[in-house]
Amino acid sequence: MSTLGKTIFLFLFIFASCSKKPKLQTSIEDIGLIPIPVSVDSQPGTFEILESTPIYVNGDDELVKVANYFSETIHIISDFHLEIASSSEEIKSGVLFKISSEIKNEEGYKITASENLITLEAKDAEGAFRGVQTLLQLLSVQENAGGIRLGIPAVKIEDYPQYAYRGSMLDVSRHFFSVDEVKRYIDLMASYKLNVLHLHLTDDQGWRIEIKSWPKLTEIGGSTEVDGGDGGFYTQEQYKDIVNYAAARYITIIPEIDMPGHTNAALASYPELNCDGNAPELYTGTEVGFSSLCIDKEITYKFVEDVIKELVEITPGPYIHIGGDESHSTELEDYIPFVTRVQDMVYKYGKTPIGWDEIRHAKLKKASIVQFWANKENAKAAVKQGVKVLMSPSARSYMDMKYDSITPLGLQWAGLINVKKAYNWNPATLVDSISKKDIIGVEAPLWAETIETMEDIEYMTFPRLLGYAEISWSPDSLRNWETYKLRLAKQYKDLKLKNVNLYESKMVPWEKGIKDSLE
Ligand code: TNX
Repeated sequence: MSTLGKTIFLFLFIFASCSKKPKLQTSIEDIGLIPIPVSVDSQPGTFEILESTPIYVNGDDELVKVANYFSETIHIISDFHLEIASSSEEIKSGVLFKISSEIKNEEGYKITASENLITLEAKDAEGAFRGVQTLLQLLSVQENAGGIRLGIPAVKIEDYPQYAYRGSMLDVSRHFFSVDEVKRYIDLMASYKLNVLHLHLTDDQGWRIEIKSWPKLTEIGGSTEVDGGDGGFYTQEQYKDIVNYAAARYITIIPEIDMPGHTNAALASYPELNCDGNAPELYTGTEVGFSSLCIDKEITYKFVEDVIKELVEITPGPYIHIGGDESHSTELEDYIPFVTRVQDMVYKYGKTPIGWDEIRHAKLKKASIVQFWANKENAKAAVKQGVKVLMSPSARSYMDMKYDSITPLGLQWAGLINVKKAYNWNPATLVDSISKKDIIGVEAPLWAETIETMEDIEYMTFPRLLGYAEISWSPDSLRNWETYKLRLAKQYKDLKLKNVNLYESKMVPWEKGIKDSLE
C-alpha cells in the first residue's frame, strides 16, 4: 500500500472507531413500572430506537392514531421523527402495532421486545394505548455528548386491568381550573392507565358548565369561588374540547351536577328555584349541607331536566353523575322521590346515573352506580339492591386529605393519608360483604376547598394518584408496599421531566441520581 493509501486507511479506521457508538444497554431492573403488569418476563438485550426506526401498523385508523401518539411522544422526548407505515406483512425489525384476536381482555395488550423488533399487540386501539404507556415507561433516555439515545429492554409483557373503572375526580366548583389545567391533568392520568375523569361541575360555590336554556347559572353562579376569587366556567364548546382531548387518551369524562344539596350557586342565580322565591347570596365559604333545591316546585324538575338534556348532548360517555351527597337540608321523605325522579330522567336521555352513596335510600335501577365515600352501611345497602359500587373511601382515597399534620394544603376530616396508607388497601376487602364482583372500580377525588392552582393539584395528587392507578389496574397478588415504594422511587426522574410538583414523601427512597451514563 502506498503511503497515501496507508494514511487514508488509518484515517478511515480512526474515523470508524470514533463514530461507532457503544451498544446501548438498559435494564428492566432500573425501571419501576406503575401499575405493575400482570406478567413481566425479562429477556437479554436492548432495542434501540433510532431516528430511522420504522413504526408499522397492522390494524384500523384508530390504531394508526395510537401509533401517532407514540411517535409524537418520542418526538417530544428526543426530536426523532419516526415514520409510520401500514403493513400486514411479517415484520423483522422496527416497532409493530397490531390488533390481535388472541387478546381477549378489555384494554388488554401484549408487548414482545427483542433487540430488533418490538411488537405491541392489543385487543383494540384502546388496549394498544394502554400498552403504549408501558412502552413509554420502559423507555430509557440516555444523553451524552453524542446526543440522545433511546432504549427499551428486551421483555415479554402480558397485561390487562382488574377493574373497568379507574378514575379520578377534580372539583372545579370550589376553585375553578382552566381547560389547559384540566388537559394537563388528563395527560398525567393517562400515563398510569387511568380511564375516567369525573368533573364535579357544580356546588354551592360555583356553577361551572354553560347551560344555554338557563344562562344565569354561569353568569351569576359561575362568577365566584371559595374565598371570593373570580371563578369561571366552561362554555359548551370548551367542555367538548375537554371531552375530545380525554377521548383521544381513552379517558371518559363524567360530568356531575350535584343535587338536591350543594346547590347554592344555582339557587343564587334563579330566585324561582327557591321555595320562598328569594335568591340567597352567592357563597364563598366552605361549609356543606345548607342548601337544597325546592323539592315541591315543578319548576325544579323542569330545571333539572333542561340541565340533563343539554349535558347529555355534550356527553358521549355512558354516565351522568347526579351527586346526592350531604343533602342535610332536604328531608329524607323529600330526598327519596327527588332522587328517584332524577334517576329516571337520566335514563330517559339514554344515560346511566351515578350518585354518592346516600342515593341508595332511593329505589335504584340495577345499572345505576353508587359511589361509596363515607358510609359503609350505604354501600352495603346499595349492593343489596343489586347495584354496583364505585370505591372512593374518604379515609383512603381522598386526595384532598393532608399527607401528614404539616402538609400546607388540604383538609383532615377523614384522617391523614400518607403515601403508604393511600396505596395499602384492597377495594375488594375494604367493606365486609362487598367483594370484587360488586365493584365497578376505584376513583380518587380531589376536592378543592384549599386547592387553587395546578401546582396545588399536583402536590396533592402526586404521588398518591399512581397508587390508586395500581390498585385499580394490577392484580392484588402482585401488590406490596415494600416493592411498590421502590418502583415509585424510580418514577422520580420521569415526574421531574414532566415538571410535576411532586410531594417528596420521606417514605419513598426517591432515586434522584443521574443513572444514565453510557459506561
Ligand atoms: C365531603 S365527599 C364532600 C365534599 C367536600 C369534601 C371535602 C362528598 C361526597 N362530599 O362536598 O368537598 O367532603 O373533603
